[in-house]
Amino acid sequence: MAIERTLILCKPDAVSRGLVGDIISRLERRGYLLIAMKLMQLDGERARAHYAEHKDRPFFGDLVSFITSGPLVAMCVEGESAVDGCRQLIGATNPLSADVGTIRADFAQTIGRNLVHGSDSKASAERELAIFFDASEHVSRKHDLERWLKDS
Ligand code: DAT
Ligand code: MG
Repeated sequence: MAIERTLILCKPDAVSRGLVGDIISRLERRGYLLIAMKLMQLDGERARAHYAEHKDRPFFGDLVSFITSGPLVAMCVEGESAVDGCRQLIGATNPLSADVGTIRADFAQTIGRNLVHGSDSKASAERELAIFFDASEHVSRKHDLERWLKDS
């Protein structure tokens, strides 16, 4: 077993379209545990840090202005292989390539408004979680995790 933590963002399009509940519901139904969560507006500095790997891409400016354009919901999600598992639920970057049943295929139309972010590796998750949360903001779900492990 590999219990992992990952960063999930309901981006500003998800908040403004009222899809936060649907997105969280899909994560919870999978059995993932919310460890931390906050509604916040990202500043440019943290947005550029979060998307640093894309800094030389032509869409970087649009990406930063979009992610800072309105409130987002940031979450730390925990579960078995949560990094890959959440990416599976989120679907491919371009909603047109995403499998039906994933968040992006079911709720999004374009790559620039694809609703959700999920870290792409354990290393990215650690780096990205530190941008959004202090260690003290992570709440223990030890008992729920133990119950989940016992039942599975
Ligand atoms: P993902 O969000 O699936 O991890 P990514 O890390 O490659 O995808 O890109 C980060 C975000 O940047 C992505 O969610 C939407 C945007 N993006 C990626 N490729 C793009 C492109 N070719 N044109 C416009 N926006 C793009
Ligand atoms: Mg990515």
